[in-house]
Amino acid sequence: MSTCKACCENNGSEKKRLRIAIQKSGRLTDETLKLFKDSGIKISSNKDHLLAHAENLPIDILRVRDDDIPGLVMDHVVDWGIVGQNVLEETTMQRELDGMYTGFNEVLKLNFGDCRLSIAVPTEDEWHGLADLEGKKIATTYPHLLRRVMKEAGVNFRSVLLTGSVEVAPRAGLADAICDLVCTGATLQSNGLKEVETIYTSKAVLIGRDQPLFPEKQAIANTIIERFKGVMSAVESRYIMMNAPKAKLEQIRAILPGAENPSIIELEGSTDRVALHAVSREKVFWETLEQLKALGATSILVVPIEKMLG
Ligand code: PRT
Ligand code: ZN
Repeated sequence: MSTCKACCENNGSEKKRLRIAIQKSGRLTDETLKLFKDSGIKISSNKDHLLAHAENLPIDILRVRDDDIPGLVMDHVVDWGIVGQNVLEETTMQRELDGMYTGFNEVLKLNFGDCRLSIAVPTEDEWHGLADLEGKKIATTYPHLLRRVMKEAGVNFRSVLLTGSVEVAPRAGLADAICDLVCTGATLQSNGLKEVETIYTSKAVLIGRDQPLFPEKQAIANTIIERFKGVMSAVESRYIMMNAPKAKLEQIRAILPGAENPSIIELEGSTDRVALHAVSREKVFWETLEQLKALGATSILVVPIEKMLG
């Protein structure tokens, strides 16, 4: 196994404690901390400390700006980082230009931080396609992602780099259009802009350094990955219970969304009805419950699952 003298051999704890960089304060912070909490990682709540130690596991948390997270992983300062794919991709392109190392592994896609990078223009502008932006000024925090798309489309433009308040640029006369992150679209609307092209979709990802971890760290890493997966599948999964007519079991099983083999339990004093318990890996909609009821199911219960393993 190759080792990195600068950051792996200087301290015994580097071999044993998994170091994870997360966003200090921003849109990914609450969900990241919730994922840790739901996975049984207890960290100190003092947000002012750059480095926090998990109370119950050999894990250290480094709280930083999201823009620094890809570099910390690529420079092997931390083992893992949680960051939006948009920031990861933009930073990778910048580092490539700067001749810096860009290796990393995507460990796990996470179920939060969903957004899209879109081009928006003033609501009153006509829109026929990217060619409308020929020679125009576009304000963005993501010049490399934007340039890649515009290059593919063969459109020349001028990029105006802004790290905040991108949405006010057209009104302030700084740019003709913007390329910014969108979630609900409310910010664009309230600034008199309309979304015309999505150029990138993003979610939060867990990334890791592209070097083998020391065995003790790898063991912790494996445990945490399984817990993260368990938490994420529990979020969508539901435990479904009902009493159902034996004669309709096949039809009932067919409409249970993403359910594995259900448990069928005899009901005392009944020969034609049984209890059916199943884990559904997908959300259960009212329409499904109504169909179950129509097939003769009664006492239908759908309950959330807190933890799931295996
Ligand atoms: O201080 P630091 O550098 O750490 O944070 P930041 O201000 O650079 O980033 P932050 O906290 O705003 O976002 C962190 C990450 O969250 C982003 O890189 C995305 O991966 C993800 N994310 C998800 C979003 C959004 N949704 C989002 N809606 N990031 C930003 N926005 C902004 C967008 O820029 C716009 O200003 O929200 C506004 C639009 O929201 P809607 O809902 O009105 O469309
Ligand atoms: Zn940032």
